[in-house]
Amino acid sequence: MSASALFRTARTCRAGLPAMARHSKALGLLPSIQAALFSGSGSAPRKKVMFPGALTSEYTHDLRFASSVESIPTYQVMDTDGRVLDAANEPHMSKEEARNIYKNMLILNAMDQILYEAQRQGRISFYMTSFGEEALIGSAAALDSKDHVFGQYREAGVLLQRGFTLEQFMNQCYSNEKDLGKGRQMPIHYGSKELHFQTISSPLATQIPQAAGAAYAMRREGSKQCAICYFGEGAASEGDFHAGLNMAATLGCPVIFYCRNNGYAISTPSIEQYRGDGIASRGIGYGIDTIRVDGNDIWAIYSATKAARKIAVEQNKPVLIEAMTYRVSHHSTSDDSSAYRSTKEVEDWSKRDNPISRMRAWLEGKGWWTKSEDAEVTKAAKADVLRAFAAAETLKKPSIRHLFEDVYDQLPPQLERERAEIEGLIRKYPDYYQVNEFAK
Ligand SMILES: Cc1ncc(C[n+]2csc(CCOP(=O)(O)OP(=O)(O)O)c2C)c(N)n1
Ligand SMILES: [Mg+2]
Repeated sequence: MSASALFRTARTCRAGLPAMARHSKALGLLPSIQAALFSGSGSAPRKKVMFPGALTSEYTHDLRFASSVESIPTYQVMDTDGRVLDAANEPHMSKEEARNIYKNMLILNAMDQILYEAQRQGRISFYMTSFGEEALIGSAAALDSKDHVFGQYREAGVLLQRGFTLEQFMNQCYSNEKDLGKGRQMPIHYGSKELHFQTISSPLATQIPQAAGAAYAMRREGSKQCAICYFGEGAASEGDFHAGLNMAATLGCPVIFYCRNNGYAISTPSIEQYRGDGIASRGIGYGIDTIRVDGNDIWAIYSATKAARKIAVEQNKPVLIEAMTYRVSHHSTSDDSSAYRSTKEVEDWSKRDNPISRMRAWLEGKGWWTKSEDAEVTKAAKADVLRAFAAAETLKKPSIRHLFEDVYDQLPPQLERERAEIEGLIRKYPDYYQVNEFAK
């Protein structure tokens, strides 16, 4: 019996209540739902609404439309100068761990600078940077390395923190023979089975119901992992966002929905994207535990993600984190943001609130980092990226046979014919197809 069928029966047939109570137990209904459904008949006027669709609502005699609620606050651990505001909120972090996180922020920055320029020089076809959003790495640091990641596309920092190598980044952006995706995707559409990072796909928000579904499977398997699903505030306008969150809430899926609210969806500012209180207010609408955090404060992100993971895994529940940040970069290499926002706005943001300098100030305050180290590590990061980049550039393109692999166990006759045809054409016109550029 479905839960909705159970609700219908409960309103019309009180005689069957004990049997239904057993059903509800079997279905794992929430205690509040059970209490409302099985609280006895009685003829006294009720304070609480008994409709199964709104179990905690009380009757009112004021004809009033609910329109505004208080804005959800933004959790912060340190200020823009890297000073911890309440010592009790400072995460417990070893010196090595904290330094490693910061180094990854610097490496991400170096990689973004070099690959952005490489696209400008026509050496790779496309790129997206994370400038201004580097604190996202804090969320990766708070997860278990086996938690399953569903990204949108601006989450290279998560992969770096998980141990994706610079060579692997470069091989993917070059679509060369060592690309884990076998050259089937545009640059930055990373994926790694080994690191539990689902391959990025271009259509926005498809990862959201997928993450809910994967988390549901984890719950059914009794796994101790959760899924984390990253998306932008623009993607949250897609229907998939609503389907994914509602499914996760009603089925009790251990998934962390992490919204990067960076103020823009390409040229659409968030002010034109929605009228409500950000994305966080929607989580509450779906009955999901929700927090809004300062998305440029790596420790606020770290602590919120750690706490969210605990809820997801221990209580089999989804959680929504809305991280408020600012996209300093253009949307991608196909975009010039000066067409729709002033360069002064961008400059002001990067000076006023920079996640990297905030973290550096925190480390320096602890005596765990020095200015000279900063220069050294930045220089070394650039050299490492350039080395990996040069190596990737010289490798061949993936073998053409990959066009026909990994979908069917046994190639269907029509694809067999296509494969024979393309092989014949390549043999006939080797110069036209530049076969030497491809791996065998
Ligand atoms: C279904 C779909 N619609 C439109 C696009 C084109 N598109 C790519 S990125 C993007 C903006 C997304 O903005 P947001 O989710 O805020 O992420 P951000 O780029 O700010 O990180 C759009 C409209 C797409 N890829 N897929
Ligand atoms: Mg955005």
